[in-house]
Amino acid sequence: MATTTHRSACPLDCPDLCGLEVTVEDGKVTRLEGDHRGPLTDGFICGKVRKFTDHMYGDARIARPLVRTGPKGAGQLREVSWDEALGLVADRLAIIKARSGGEAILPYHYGGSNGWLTEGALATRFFRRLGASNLDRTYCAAATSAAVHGLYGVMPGTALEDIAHAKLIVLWGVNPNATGIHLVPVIDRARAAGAKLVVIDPRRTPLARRADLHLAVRPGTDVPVALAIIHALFARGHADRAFLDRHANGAAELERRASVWTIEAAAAEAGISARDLDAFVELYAASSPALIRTGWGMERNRNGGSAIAAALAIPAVAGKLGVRGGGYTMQNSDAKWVLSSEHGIAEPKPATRTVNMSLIATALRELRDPPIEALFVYNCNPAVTAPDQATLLRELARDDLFVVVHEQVMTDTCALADVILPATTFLEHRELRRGYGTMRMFDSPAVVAPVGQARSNNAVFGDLMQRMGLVHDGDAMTDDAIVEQVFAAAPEGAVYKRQLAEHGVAIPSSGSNPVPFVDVFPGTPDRRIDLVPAKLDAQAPGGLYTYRPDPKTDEFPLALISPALATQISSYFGQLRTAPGTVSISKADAAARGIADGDQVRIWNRGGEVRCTAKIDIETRDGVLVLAKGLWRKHTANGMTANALIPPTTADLGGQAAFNDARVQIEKA
Ligand SMILES: Nc1nc2c(c(=O)[nH]1)N[C@H]1C(S)=C(S)[C@@H](COP(=O)(O)OP(=O)(O)OC[C@H]3O[C@@H](n4cnc5c(=O)[nH]c(N)nc54)[C@H](O)[C@@H]3O)O[C@H]1N2
Ligand SMILES: Nc1nc2c(c(=O)[nH]1)N[C@H]1C(S)=C(S)[C@@H](COP(=O)(O)OP(=O)(O)OC[C@H]3O[C@@H](n4cnc5c(=O)[nH]c(N)nc54)[C@H](O)[C@@H]3O)O[C@H]1N2
Ligand code: SF4
Ligand SMILES: [Mo]
Repeated sequence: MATTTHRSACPLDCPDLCGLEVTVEDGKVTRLEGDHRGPLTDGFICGKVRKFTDHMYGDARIARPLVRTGPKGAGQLREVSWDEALGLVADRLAIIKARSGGEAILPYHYGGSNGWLTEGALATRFFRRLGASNLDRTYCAAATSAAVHGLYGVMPGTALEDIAHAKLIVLWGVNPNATGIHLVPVIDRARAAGAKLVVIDPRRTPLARRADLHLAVRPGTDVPVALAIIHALFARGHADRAFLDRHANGAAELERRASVWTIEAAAAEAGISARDLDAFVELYAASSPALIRTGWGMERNRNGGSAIAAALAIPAVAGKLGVRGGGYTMQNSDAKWVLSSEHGIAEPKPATRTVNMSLIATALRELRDPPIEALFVYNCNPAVTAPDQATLLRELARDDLFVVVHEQVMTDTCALADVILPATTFLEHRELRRGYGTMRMFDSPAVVAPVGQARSNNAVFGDLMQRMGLVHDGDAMTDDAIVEQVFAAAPEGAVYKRQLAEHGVAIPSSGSNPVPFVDVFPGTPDRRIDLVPAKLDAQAPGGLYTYRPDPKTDEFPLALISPALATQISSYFGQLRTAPGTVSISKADAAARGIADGDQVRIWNRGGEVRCTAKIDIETRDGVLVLAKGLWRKHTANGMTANALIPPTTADLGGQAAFNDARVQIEKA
């Protein structure tokens, strides 16, 4: 038996970016382990990726191109050759473009792979040259990116590993036990050295259970909480006026806007104890290094952008930046790489219309001149990850909508496709990825031949470009050529290339763990923090830091949130889940409705209905229901997931989906 081991790296949508050691026996992957190329992930990986072979070689894996032969969704499919499948796709797209214009075609993609070679590259170049509608990618991090870039410009925050130096760690709307496991031992190290831990989250997450203080805010109320903290910091003389004078614009305006929220009023609005919030202000003011780690859970509501902005303004007001382990951590994809995935595309964005992916259901139903006639889905499973699921499923099932899905496994979106194209996994194609948590880059080659006839994104879109006459002289058309082109795009590229060749890992020119305000400074035009950026102020309804109250009604009084599962990345790996989905409800909310643990329940609002099992859960606060993101249709009794309850609305910034802003009612089914 021939056994070899190979270096790889995990390209999944996870901040940690693990280096991997992959064992291949007789042409098949048999084992994935962590390697030691990064101090954060150092040798251990999550259970999901450890079991990646179940995904690669499981029953749901798609091995050949398939074409629908019966009614949409009926599951009648015919295996076809790649030539027939791509010929059919190219013909249909050409007909639609000739008849209705390129804008009738919409690429639809998100987080399947965070690698540059699968996330963009030839797919993006193909759709740009085709003159397709542009996609505004707003499922995730749209509000947080707008907020952090508005305040700090492009600047990396505190490195995850440096959080070990903190004396106070604030986890704000983030649940590392599921969504970035390597932060947990870092927090443990800091705590062993005396650090305090505060968690601000509607749920009692695993770290909230162990925290010194847990502020179990009602979803969507972080704006008043953060503003009250800022107000108190100013009012009590805890603001660092010298730091603000030197490094920030807009401090007086922020102080004025924050002054409307007292500790008492904010605590009442958030449904937490005023004494706890008060204690937090004093603890924060007295601690250094004090670190606020914001996640993505709190961006996904009507106030999400302002909430992130306000939370990220706190370290500036209190002067907590400029020490290792202090300040904030949001997204470290802002590390200074100089290179970007755009270099692999080498085609400017066309002036065609832009469609917000989070409003896809509405767009499919209502867009005209032209309507969307073709949807090309890759790296994405919108049937269970987009808002307004009931409308979306109806629209996807339309006979006059041509749906192509490039996928690894038979997802709920594939079930509504006209053409299904089998995709390779990251172990079957080359990938180049830089982290959004850890500040590193890996270049990982294919380690095995693809299962069946699966092809990489670039192979598929490169072929379509050829068929549709969209290749230009000198185009980089293969993964290897694209990588060369990316590295050739800037002087630093040669440095990264050498680092990758010599050490298997590259580090940005800003370093792997720069200290903000020592090693790196705001990427704003004047290199100062902008506490009330005009652009965000104009964008947020009512202005930045405006709090829009709870949209609950007597009919739909409960807030439904859908946090991440530890066993999946969004819906990725959902085919492997056998347990049905459950909705968590507090004891009091259940008792008020005569719901017992294990009962079948119906959760509904005007958008739709989900039927599943109830779990009475002490981790869930009153007024809130929890139904995980990423469940598949098979996981509920009526084939609908949390997304059926999520409104087709957006957060205040970035066009961000409001996944955590549903208001619902629940009863025994
Ligand atoms: N295992 C696993 N890892 C993942 C993912 C996954 O699905 N599974 N997804 C990846 C992706 S795509 C992302 S974006 C990240 C997400 O990483 P996280 O942001 O950690 O993930 P979430 O579970 O969506 O949200 C975090 C917390 O926010 C809380 N929350 C919800 N609403 C509010 C609110 O209004 N205010 C506050 N303060 N808290 C709120 C939730 O209760 C939850 O505990 O994780 C990545 N890593
Ligand atoms: N209810 C609810 N829904 C949510 C959220 C929420 O909080 N609540 N959060 C949202 C968030 S944060 C995110 S990031 C989105 C993610 O939503 P999606 O972008 O739909 O991501 P996944 O569910 O991870 O599905 C990605 C798919 O890409 C496929 N894939 C992986 N690699 C490749 C590849 O190389 N090529 C091709 N062609 N396909 C590949 C995988 O098999 C998988 O089926 O979900 C959003 N949906
Ligand atoms: S999903 Fe995250 S924790 Fe798991 S292997 Fe990939 S990078 Fe590491
Ligand atoms: Mo995400």
